[in-house]
Amino acid sequence: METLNILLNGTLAAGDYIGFTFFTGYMSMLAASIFFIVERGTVNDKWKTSLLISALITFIAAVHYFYMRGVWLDTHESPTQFRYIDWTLTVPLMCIEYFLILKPAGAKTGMLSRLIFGSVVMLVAGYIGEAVVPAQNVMWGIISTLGWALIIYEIYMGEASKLAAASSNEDVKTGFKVMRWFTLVGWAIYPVGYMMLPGNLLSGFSGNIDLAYNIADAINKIGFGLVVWNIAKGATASEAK
Ligand SMILES: *C/C=C(C)/C=C/C=C(C)/C=C/C1=C(C)CCCC1(C)C
Repeated sequence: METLNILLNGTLAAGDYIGFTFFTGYMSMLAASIFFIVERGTVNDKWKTSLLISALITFIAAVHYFYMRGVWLDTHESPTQFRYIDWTLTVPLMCIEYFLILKPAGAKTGMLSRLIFGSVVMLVAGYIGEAVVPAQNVMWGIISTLGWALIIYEIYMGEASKLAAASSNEDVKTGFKVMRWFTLVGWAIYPVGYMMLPGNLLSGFSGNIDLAYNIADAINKIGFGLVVWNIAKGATASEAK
């Protein structure tokens, strides 16, 4: 009963700015989901799945933020399990966004598999370093970074980048460049947060891993979804001509 009470009503103490970002994360993810679902009705059929995926990403995050917020208020500890369950579901959906955007340009499922493989390496290694053998978080952080590097390679030098460059659709071309910028720069906030773990490079820094992750999630889930939305809107407008 007590736990349920905290989960549903837990009070946010003044000055708990990390708790604050769990609440705003929750509400903004929910609002973004509604936005993407409603806007889905305004784009051409072939872009509707992309907007649905944008909505699913923020909705899955909203549900996890609801739980993470509860864990934080209850214990003031990192809700690592919920965090990684969320990422395990949402990061592959972001890979699917790349695939769907590039499909008209000829993307094959091999590209999607490579992106998902990189994501799995990145997230499994990150989880092991954070929750299973924290004493070895440096080594697991390096392995995780290699998974991220595979994704970066694919979208900056690999097939995905070539397909986008060869695309005849200007909205896809420019939108893809913004999407991959999120994956390079926006995603870099996560390893910076991770490096604040004990024994890692930034452990002496008085930042907070959850603050870094919460800010990064808002940028990378809502921002990335808005880029996809922008591509869909732009393409719908030029297709009408
Ligand atoms: C919506 C959630 C997203 C986009 C999550 C992205 C997560 C990462 C890019 C995490 C990356 C990590 C590294 C590159 C090394 C250290 C461990 C991680 C898992 C924090």
